[in-house]
Amino acid sequence: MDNLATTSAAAGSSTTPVAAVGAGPLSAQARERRGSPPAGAPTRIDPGQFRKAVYDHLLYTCVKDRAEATAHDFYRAMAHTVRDRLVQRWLTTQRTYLEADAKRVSYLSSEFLTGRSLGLCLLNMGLYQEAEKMVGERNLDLAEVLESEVDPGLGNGGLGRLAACFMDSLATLELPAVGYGIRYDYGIFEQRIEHGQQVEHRDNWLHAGNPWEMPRHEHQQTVKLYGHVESHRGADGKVHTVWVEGKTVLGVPYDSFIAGHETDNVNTLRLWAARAPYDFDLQLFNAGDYRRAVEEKVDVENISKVLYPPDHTDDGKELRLKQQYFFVACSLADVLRHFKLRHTDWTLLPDKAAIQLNDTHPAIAVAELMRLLVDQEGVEWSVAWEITEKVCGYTNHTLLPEALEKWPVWLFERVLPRHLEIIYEINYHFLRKVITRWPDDLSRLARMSIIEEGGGGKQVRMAHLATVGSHSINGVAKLHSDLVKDQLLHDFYELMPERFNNKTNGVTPRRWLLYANPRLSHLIAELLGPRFAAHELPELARLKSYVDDDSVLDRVRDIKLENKRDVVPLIAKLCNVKVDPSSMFIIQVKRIHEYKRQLLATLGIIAQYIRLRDNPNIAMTPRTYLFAGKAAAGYATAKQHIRLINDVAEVINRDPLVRDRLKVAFIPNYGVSLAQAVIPAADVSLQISLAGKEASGTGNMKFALSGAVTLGTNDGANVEIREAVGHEHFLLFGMEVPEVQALYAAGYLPSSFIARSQELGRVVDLIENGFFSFGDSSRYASVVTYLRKYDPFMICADFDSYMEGQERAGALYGKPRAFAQTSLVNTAGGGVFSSDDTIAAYASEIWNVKPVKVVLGG
Ligand code: 26Q
Repeated sequence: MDNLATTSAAAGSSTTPVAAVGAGPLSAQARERRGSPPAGAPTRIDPGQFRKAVYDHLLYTCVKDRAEATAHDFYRAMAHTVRDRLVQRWLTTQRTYLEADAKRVSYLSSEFLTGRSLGLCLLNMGLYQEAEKMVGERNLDLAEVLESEVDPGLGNGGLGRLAACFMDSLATLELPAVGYGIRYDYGIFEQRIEHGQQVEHRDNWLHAGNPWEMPRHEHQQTVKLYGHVESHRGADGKVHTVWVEGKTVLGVPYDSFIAGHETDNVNTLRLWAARAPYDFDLQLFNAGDYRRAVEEKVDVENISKVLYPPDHTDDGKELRLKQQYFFVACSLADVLRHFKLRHTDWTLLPDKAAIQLNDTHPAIAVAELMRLLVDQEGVEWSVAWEITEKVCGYTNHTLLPEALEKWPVWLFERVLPRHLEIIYEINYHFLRKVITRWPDDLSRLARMSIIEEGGGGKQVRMAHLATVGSHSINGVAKLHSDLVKDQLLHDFYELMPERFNNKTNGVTPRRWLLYANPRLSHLIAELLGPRFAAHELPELARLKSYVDDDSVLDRVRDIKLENKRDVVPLIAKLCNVKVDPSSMFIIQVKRIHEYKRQLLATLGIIAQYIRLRDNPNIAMTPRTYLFAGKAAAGYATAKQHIRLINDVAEVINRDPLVRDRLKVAFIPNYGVSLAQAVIPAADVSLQISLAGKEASGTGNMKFALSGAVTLGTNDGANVEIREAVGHEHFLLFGMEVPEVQALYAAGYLPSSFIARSQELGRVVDLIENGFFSFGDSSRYASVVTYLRKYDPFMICADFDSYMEGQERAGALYGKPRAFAQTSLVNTAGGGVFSSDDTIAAYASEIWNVKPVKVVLGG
């Protein structure tokens, strides 16, 4: 977990060592150059005791002699040692929360992208140096030990990484919280690039065990699926509804510790694994039908087998719905179990529990909580509804129609028959409210219904269910929250404006500044004091006072250069491309998606290439473009864009005419570890989504904090980054949201933009002629048609403006002092994007939860 072990003993001794980067094969020299993060409070863990405990684990847990221990053995022994050190703190924390009868947040998320844990733990416990010494004695390198930890890929991108940053901040702010999710056996696929194309491989992340997790069989839950509903009148004269004869699935929780930074609080991340109630059917087995004897087990355990099963088939859809319900049902049962430890009056639930829905993936929680309260606990419908609304909050992360979840009614009827009834009843009560307010507006009723009645059959709109059942609905950046209010959920906003609010995303400074960028953290510590790279991030604004201090600007420049030098061997090894650290590093790393417009960046590279070929002596700032990101396995268009980047790289990198002024590399298998390695090396951060499409972005914040200047559109949190750093330190280009909408309304014709821009026309022609597909002009025919005829994300309309932004970037880079100033100001302004502040706002404005301080040894 992100802070799966940041401890109160923050950031080690004054000679705390090199922070390993963890993306893989940096050379030993590169790692040494990276330098150590700044010192914090002294450790309370005796290095001698740590050493002994590691050796004990090597012997008794790994069953290895010191002499034969591998890097991976050391990793396991150290991980177990760190975990042991957190047990007492975790127990004390949970006891303290219970005794205080504190309100607790349950953060429900289908993804948690935690990143590796050990390096941050060692750093925060002040044990980094001791660890380095120990492995050094065995002729091993600590970086190698840290890199032998798998980077768990239990998420696909921003939403999952946000959940991990939030868990870090919740613990650091001493807020009682549990993260609930799914313990997938297989995370997001491992991406390899073969012949320029993405190839997906299984991510068997648990193959060597996971020292951070603990199964908690005593908190196992039972979940029902399928079956049917029966109603009968009870002795009390009331109608009781029961859901009967379904299939049973067991949910086994696997817990890991989430330790706060500079506090003793340790929270829980609880991930559920699906288990069958029995291993095999004895009758079938005895009859010799071995396959059918285990069928049930296989079926049930598939529920937590893999992140995002493909849902283009009915079976795939069903599995995904079961996945969502499974983790929600287990988590809510756990929330209610916890409430019942101290209380019997259900109307007190909103004072004791807040449930946050991370997008619509856990939105079935609204219906499940109603079922538990009404059917199981006998609470009257209207009382239960009031409780549900007060307890639940919904965060929206997207405006794209295709990402808004809808489930066919027939599927619900089959898998969750009681929930469908409950949803109909919720809808009935809700639509009565709508009718009362707008008696003559039938089309509004259809628009707002939780049930969509389109041509393709009835569907349950999960965003509507979440909205109706939550007292708070938030977007994740100002612009996005406005679009949620004004467009996506406008009807709901008109009915219940008080529910809508904004919570701009943030990132944890512990992982993204202190650990990932130790050199810069050192400089910040020197200028502002030791705590500011890890805490009270808005204080970074004080860095602006050094904007004319040449010695500081020199340091900023040196740090960036060293960070760039660190990734040169990585790119050589993973991409077989030699890049020059003195060139301008322009980086776009994120999921590959049409709306994020990696294709625009690629067209821009081709245009710059054409300029060099036209006039080999032209003055041009040497540029290195780095891309990384995964495309969904079934997303052919995005995969085609990856291929084009690689083909363009192949042609340009080899062309002697370019004389190293343009280099392009696509680094495979983007994930948290790779992000930590490359973000600190960026001069320019590409955030080029079509305005109105990127809800927030969080990579954009990490880049700014690391001193990159953003070349970006006014979209998502870019808008707030630009305000924070000042317009002159942000390279803005492209249309604004109203222009995009006007152009769309007027009927967008990309061909007219291609006709108007000579440069764009030549770029598209060159692709069409097979220049980047080695004569095979059919390879990118679909890309060319896409651009000329459809271009749904208006790449052609923004192209000239993007190229002009590139010019400004190049000119700025040509003035090293001005560039260093911009870099410093970006770090200074980036300080407003700490997830600590985001979580403080959720806590006070949505959850009404208060910190509970944990005192050890009391
Ligand atoms: C939906 C339906 C069916 C199957 C899958 C999905 C699905 C799965 C994952 C839809 C969306 C997601 C993930 C979305 C995501 O990561 N969104 C990002 O969230 C970040 C955190 O708020 C934002 O910064 C990004 O702008 C947003 O794209």
